Amino acid sequence: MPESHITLKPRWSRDEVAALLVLPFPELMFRAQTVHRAHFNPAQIQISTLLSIKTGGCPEDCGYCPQAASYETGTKATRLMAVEAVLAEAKAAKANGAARFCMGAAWRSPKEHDLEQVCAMVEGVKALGLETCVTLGMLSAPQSARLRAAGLDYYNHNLDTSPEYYGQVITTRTYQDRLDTLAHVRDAGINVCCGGIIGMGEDDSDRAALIAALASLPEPPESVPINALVAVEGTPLADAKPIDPIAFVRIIAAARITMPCSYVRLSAGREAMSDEAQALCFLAGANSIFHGDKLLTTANASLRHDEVLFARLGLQPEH
Ligand code: SAM
Ligand code: DTB
Ligand code: SF4
Repeated sequence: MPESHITLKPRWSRDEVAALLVLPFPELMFRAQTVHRAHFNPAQIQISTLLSIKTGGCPEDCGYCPQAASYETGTKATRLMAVEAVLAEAKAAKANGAARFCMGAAWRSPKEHDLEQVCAMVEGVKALGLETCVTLGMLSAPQSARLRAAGLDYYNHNLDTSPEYYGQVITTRTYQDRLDTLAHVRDAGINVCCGGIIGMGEDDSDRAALIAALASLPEPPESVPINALVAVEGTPLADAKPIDPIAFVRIIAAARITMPCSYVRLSAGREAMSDEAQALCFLAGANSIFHGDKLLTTANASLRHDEVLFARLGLQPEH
């Protein structure tokens, strides 16, 4: 079958997820916690650290992204980092408690000589005893196999939103392009990290459709980052309305219920979230975070703040 005919096999329909999202909050939380405890220790949180190995100047037009060349966001474009500089950052991340090191590049897709350099980074980071993850844009089947051969553990590539709302946010690549990349990554034997963004002006039905699409991939992603939009000045979504924290917790719970064995990552947007909202996300089944003062280009909750929050909640990093 040609790649462009890969379709989502609905394990969870949009309507079923929509029904979860409107459950009475105590009922939804009980269901999410029951599922969570059947598969995970609820006091353990997986810790990942992000590094932008190539920032800005991106030819794509993702409406949320400060790294798109076509928006005036003040993001300074850089070249691909040297391997040694990346390894120094990875060592620091490990010292700060990270178990996984995620490297992101602002590319539509990697060029061959850049991919070789990224493979050297993957090998070096793995040799430090960290899990490896990269997000480099669209990948072909041979590129996926090359990364796997270098020892890559995870590839991050998000669906971002519902198939219907997608065209309002991105025009330079299609939903199907994303599904094709995810299929190449899966076929190469790399774990899939795939999620989306909440707060881009989508409605409840789009949110349900995003979760249903993720849960209905041929295999559920091992890692599901749920990002709250970080609205950046200069991007088309700069003035997006901040999300209701309770609605966000409901989405985390729906992700937990529909993808019981996946790590659900409370991703971008934590800096703007109260400690209480984050605590509810952990109660709803989120069991992974990005740790470190910076995400790719924007601020993250600080290391010190997370240390205090984890102590208050009695949460432990997973190793
Ligand atoms: N260029 C590659 C790509 O898009 O495939 C990899 C890096 S890209 C920055 C990775 C993901 O970060 C995007 O798919 C999006 O879900 C998330 N992201 C980017 N900007 C964001 C923002 N302002 N708020 C929340 N999430 C964001
Ligand atoms: C994901 O889902 N979130 C991360 C990671 N995958 C690469 C990126 C968040 C980026 C937030 C905006 C920024 O810092 O540039
Ligand atoms: Fe480029 Fe990725 Fe940003 Fe889209 S999300 S503009 S592909 S860096």
